[in-house]
Amino acid sequence: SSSKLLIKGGTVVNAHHQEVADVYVEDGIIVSVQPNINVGDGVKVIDATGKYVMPGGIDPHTHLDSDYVVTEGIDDFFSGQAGALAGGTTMHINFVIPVNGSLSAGFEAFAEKAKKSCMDYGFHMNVIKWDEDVEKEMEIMVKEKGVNSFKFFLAYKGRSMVNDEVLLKGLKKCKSLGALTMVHGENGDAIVEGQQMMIDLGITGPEGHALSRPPVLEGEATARAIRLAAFVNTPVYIVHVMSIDAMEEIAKAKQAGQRVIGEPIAAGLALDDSGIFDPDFTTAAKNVMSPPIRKSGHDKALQAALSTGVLQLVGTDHCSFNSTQKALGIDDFRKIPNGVNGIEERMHLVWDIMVVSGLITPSDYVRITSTECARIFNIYPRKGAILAGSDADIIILNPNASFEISAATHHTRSDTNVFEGKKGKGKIEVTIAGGKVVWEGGELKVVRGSGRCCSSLSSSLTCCRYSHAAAFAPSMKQGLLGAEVEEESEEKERHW
Ligand code: DUC
Ligand code: ZN
Ligand code: ZN
Ligand code: ZN
Repeated sequence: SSSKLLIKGGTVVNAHHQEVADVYVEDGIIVSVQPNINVGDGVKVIDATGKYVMPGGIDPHTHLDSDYVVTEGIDDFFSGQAGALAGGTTMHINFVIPVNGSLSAGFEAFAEKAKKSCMDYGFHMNVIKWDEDVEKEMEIMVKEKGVNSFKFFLAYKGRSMVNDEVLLKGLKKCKSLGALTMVHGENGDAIVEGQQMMIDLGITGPEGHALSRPPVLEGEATARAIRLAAFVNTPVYIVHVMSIDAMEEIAKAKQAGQRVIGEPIAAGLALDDSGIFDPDFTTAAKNVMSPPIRKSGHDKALQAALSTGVLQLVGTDHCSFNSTQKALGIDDFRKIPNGVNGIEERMHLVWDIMVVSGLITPSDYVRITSTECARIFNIYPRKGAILAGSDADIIILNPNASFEISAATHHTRSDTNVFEGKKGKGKIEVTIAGGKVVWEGGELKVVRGSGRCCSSLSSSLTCCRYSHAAAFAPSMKQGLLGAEVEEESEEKERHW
């Protein structure tokens, strides 16, 4: 039956180990990983000889179904996830935007939008102001909704930007809840100055976006967030690290023993600013995101930092707009909706840039695209591993085939692709999500409504997970952040 699946003869890659083995799946769960598994009839068999069998990607940073600043992003949960699955990503963590200042209302709105999901997902929460209600709601989010990560913006003055006082309160609250503080590190006050400077100089095109918010402003805000986190003595997660300036602040803090997590994104690793300086508006505008894609050299430095562990996991910041939406800023770069695609492209790009280039091993690749994310957000080893008991979210990558990226062939909705024309080695030929083959032979078979919300709460309900966690991550019993983890309940036990 379709609920049973055997993947034969591939090289099974986990973050801790790789070996040639078969993988047997039943009812959406990996039952067994070992060489030469024999099963009876009625089991779909996929031959993976000569290929890598790896955990599906987990994208820690997406903005599906989100209205950011100027207009609504073009990908909703369904279209963004369809693209993700075609590109080997089987779970993502999406940011919730509060509704009228309410975190709970925001959560309910996003839970509703996510009902059309065709793959599993989780949520982070944006915190854009501070009062007693927000503080109470953060607790509800953690204890009842399983959201254990809160993002604060140091940019977007007059909209979502918070000042140091609010960031400090947020860091303290997150610490007390055992939640993780995430920060968008750019100095919003200085950016407004920079933007006005460009307008006064008559620079109204997309290049004004890059010029108005240089790396020094990313370095400043990142350093500030890191030091305030040190003052509060709590971990901090820096989202979309785009510059050497920000990366070096993270490196320095890590070297001093501080728990700082650095997340580069696909666009920061794979692109430089030649796009945003293109004379064609549509080409330039599709590169507009914040923080900006930096000049050549930053990309290579971010790759190197990722290979050495200064940066730990790769996201996308997928927040896609079509060329008509981007044209809202044809006369003024400040009105170009900020955001790029990546949810579909990340896995191929990172394989090519990091593994084919020789910077990292396949196990490292699994770690930075999947396992590390699952560990940080308390969904490991339900996700992020090919182990008995884990969810059957699996990809098969053929190292001898190649990929090419184009808006003409991608599965997300925009009419442009910021990675247009990028090609490389390694092709994800099969994606299995929740035990179902959803991508094979270039065909996508996804089911609306089949995705589940996988929060840190729902992960803790399922068995075997904590015994694996104890084996592979000794700190897991306490959770990364020292939060108490509930004992697994008897009736949910499921041993093989
Ligand atoms: N940056 C973007 O480019 N888009 C969405 C949010 C963000 O911080
Ligand atoms: Zn951001
Ligand atoms: Zn973002
Ligand atoms: Zn168990």
